[in-house]
Amino acid sequence: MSTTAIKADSGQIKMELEKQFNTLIQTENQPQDGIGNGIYTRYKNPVLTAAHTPLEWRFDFNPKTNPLFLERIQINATFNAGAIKWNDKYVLAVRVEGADRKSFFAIAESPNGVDNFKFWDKPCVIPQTEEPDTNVYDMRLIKHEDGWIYGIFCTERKDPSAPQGDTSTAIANAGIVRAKDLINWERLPDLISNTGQQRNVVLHPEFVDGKYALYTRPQDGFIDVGNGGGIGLGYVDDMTNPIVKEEKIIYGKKYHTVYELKNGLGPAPIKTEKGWLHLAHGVRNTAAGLRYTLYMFMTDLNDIAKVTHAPAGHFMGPEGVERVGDVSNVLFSNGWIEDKDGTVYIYYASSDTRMHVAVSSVERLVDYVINTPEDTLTSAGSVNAIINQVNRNKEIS
Ligand code: M1P
Repeated sequence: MSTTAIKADSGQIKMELEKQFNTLIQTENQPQDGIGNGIYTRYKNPVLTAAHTPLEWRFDFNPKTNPLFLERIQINATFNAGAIKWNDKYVLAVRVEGADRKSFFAIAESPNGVDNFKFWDKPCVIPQTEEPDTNVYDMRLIKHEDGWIYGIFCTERKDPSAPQGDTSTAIANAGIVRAKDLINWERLPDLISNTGQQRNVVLHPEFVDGKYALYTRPQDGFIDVGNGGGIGLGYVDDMTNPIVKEEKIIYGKKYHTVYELKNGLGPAPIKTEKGWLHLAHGVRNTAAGLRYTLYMFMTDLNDIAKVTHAPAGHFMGPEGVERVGDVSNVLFSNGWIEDKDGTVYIYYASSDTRMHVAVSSVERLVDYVINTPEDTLTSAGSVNAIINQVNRNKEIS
């Protein structure tokens, strides 16, 4: 097609793009075929990709300023979304990453939780602190019993003490915003803790002894957690002055597990009759690089620092196309929604590129967490767990 033809047809191109876009965002999603593992059901299509971002964000529609109808602002990926049920809609606070590598947050909503996700008109405006964020990502949305909806996210800035010429060393910390309408965000001070860096910080939805409880992930370096790491727990008196004086590691990294290199909490936990259900990510090293999988555990209803159940291994690992993306071999989740009937929508991202959904229920997740054998930390122990199950099966046949 010649340039003149493109110019002449810019109206038509817009119509065609809109048609393509509407078809994409309105496509019905279906559960994957087969019986599966009974624990959760993955859905076939990603719920959000870069192509789901509004055309208005990407194209200048004015033929005078964009006669060739070029995409002016490219979007690279949509992933690691916080989630909440809001005004009867399934709402995600999505990490949208532009081609310029900057991430930002944008809200997308769906009427049913599995398809028809549509971004709100404009991305979220996050007010700045005195020290502006270079990059922001991975927001956890938490409906706290104090009446606010908190968004806790990672704020990243260049390390001021990096040697000259080092243009990649960064410092991560927890940024905090809150809102009543998911539009007008109030920025609170960043988390103040005793550790060098923080990522994957999550607010517990209830007060504990009158205090805010925060799950943390202290780390020595930006990517390598060093001597730090593990899922920590600390308390804050006042979210407008968020000082965590002490952090206790409640779930540490452990040799020869799926979280041997590092781990981090996903969304805020779900309260059940048996305990608090947690979803987290664990990272291990391989010859092909880091592998991120999702795992679950449960903590005591009366003592949120006490892990009561820890099923062995991963709960979900990257499968098929999920394995490939900007950062391959990664599953990451920082959002899930529990419906009134006990259905749980697990929103997870694959390979830092796109968002998916898997559907389960509180009943199934509690059963999984309580009845899956724990990690014995040895091959012989794993064999033993299988043999025990085979023997029990023989008894009933
Ligand atoms: O690239 C994988 C993930 O790496 C980081 O997670 P963690 O701090 O646990 O290593 C984050 O940058 C996350 O956004 C990303 O998905």
